[in-house]
Amino acid sequence: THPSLPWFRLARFGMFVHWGLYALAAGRWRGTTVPGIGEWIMCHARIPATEYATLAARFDPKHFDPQAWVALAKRAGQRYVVLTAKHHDGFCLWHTKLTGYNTVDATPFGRDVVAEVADECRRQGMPFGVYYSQTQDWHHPDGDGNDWDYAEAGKDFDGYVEHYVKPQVRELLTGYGPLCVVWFDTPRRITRRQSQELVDLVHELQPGCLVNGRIGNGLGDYATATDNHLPDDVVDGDWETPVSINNTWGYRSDDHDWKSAAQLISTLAMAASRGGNVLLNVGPDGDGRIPEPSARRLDEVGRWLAEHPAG
Ligand code: FUL
Repeated sequence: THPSLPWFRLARFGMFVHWGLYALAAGRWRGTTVPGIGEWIMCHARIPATEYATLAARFDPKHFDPQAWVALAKRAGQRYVVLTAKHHDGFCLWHTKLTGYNTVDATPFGRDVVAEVADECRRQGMPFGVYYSQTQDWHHPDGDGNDWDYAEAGKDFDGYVEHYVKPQVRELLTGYGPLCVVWFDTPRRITRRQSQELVDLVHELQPGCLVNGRIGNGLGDYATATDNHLPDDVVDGDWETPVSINNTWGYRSDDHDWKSAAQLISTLAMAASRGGNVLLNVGPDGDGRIPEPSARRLDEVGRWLAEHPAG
């Protein structure tokens, strides 16, 4: 079993951060509301990759404050932070050499977001991990998922994994200090061999880094439950479930459907009683601010946890 699982088991509660260009769109495209989870707007509205990419010119978050994000996670009682380094839209939050489509080269902001959040986590003693969409990439012509720009039949998915995904995962594991997890997602067409090779790559570069269950093909160091779901009963083995505070992961200005702190606390207690972790999401807005209703609930959960310490 993986050397970091004892840590993971005790951690119980982490902060998920979905942040990217979709936060600027905030659920609207060309003056109309696009229903669904905010970070899927490019797909749901079938926005051409070149058009969606123009959001990068507006990425200049005046209130980006990783110190505040990590301090909030601490107050909430969260014991790790996982940031979307690359979500399905393909936009990269670190200075990757594999594409210019990243926060350093393509935005007026010009900064390496992954590096800054990683550094801040280290300063505050908070384990840090990255989310990486290994199969879906709606910007890369050979990535999975974008059939409105690029015909699926013509795609070289294997080439994309070999010459894009693997080098990017290597960059993340070699340039940003120790990572507690690489959080893969939506395995879809990835083969068993490709999943295994990515697991091996992560473990080879950082033996202490975990891989979540959505690497696919039954691999990974622990199981990932369905979004916002808990297994019905005590399960064997380690698991985690991603949980959103409202109905979206990436920021949407019109989603005010916030779960109560009581509901979040009961989800956390229920997951713990069944042996699993909750990775509770925040979706900072286009300026980098964690929505106030999210922050308030995290503070309430943290107060409850402080008053009810684990045995
Ligand atoms: C899903 C993704 O497709 C969503 O956009 C989000 O990242 C969620 C946590 O996982 O399956």
